[in-house]
Amino acid sequence: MTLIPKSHPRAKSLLIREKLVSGFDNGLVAKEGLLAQGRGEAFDYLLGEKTNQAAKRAIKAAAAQLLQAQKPVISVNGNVAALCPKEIIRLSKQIKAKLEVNLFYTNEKRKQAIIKTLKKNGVKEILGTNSANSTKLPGIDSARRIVDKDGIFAADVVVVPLEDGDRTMALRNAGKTVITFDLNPLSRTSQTANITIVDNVTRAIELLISESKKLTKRNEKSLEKIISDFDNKKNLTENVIQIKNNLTRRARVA
Ligand code: PTJ
Repeated sequence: MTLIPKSHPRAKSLLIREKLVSGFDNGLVAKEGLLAQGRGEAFDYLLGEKTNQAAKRAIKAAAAQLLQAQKPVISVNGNVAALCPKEIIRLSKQIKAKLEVNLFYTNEKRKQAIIKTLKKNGVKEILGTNSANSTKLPGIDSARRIVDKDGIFAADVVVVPLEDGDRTMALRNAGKTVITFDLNPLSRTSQTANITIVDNVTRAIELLISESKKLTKRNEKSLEKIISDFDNKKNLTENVIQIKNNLTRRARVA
């Protein structure tokens, strides 16, 4: 890994980038995953590279939704496995969710590398590995349509970080509640999901874990209220306004 001096003004962002690059070198990340990271970085820059209030509200709603779920599943792709394997596992334990490897750019070798990484980080059971137990999600042509019968296919709530729009739509059409992490508030996934956390997954995942811990003792009614008070479209608009305000401020000082 390239040494990034802590004093570098963009050290955090460069360190995230390095995780992706080493994930690529270790066979976890697709080439296209590097491009996805670049797109995310651009939006992160425009958002101010910190978790804003809108993201915090989405995280709270996501935690409540996950605690209410009967069969929550977290979908893991190459980027997530490279960026935050330990955290994704901690989240799955905290909310008692299953983990399922599900790739857009399907590749058996990469899938095995992702499974190995998750196992090295303490996971016992990972779905999406047994072809005898797989089935197709209707209304989608990409490789992501292949899902586990006991995982995404049966889930009521699915967490799909850094997802493509087609599957988000297919999951919604299949009656699932979809939670995503996506730095682009304009993406189809952001616009289609029930709860979009517009933040870098590397920052927001820790907050989602701690919020889930905090809300564990809340009763059903209180969780339901948090969920029903949340409006994803309004939240996305707030993120767009945040970008606009950040740009306006920069345009003034320029
Ligand atoms: O490993 P695979 O084959 O399943 O492929 C994974 C990628 C991410 C390559 C695939 O799902 C893909 O192509 O995704 P997209 O359509 O490029 O969408 C990724 C979205 O995630 C974009 O809107 C990015 O802005 C956003 N994004 C990228 N990096 C981050 C991010 N959002 C949150 N945190 C990030 N670190």
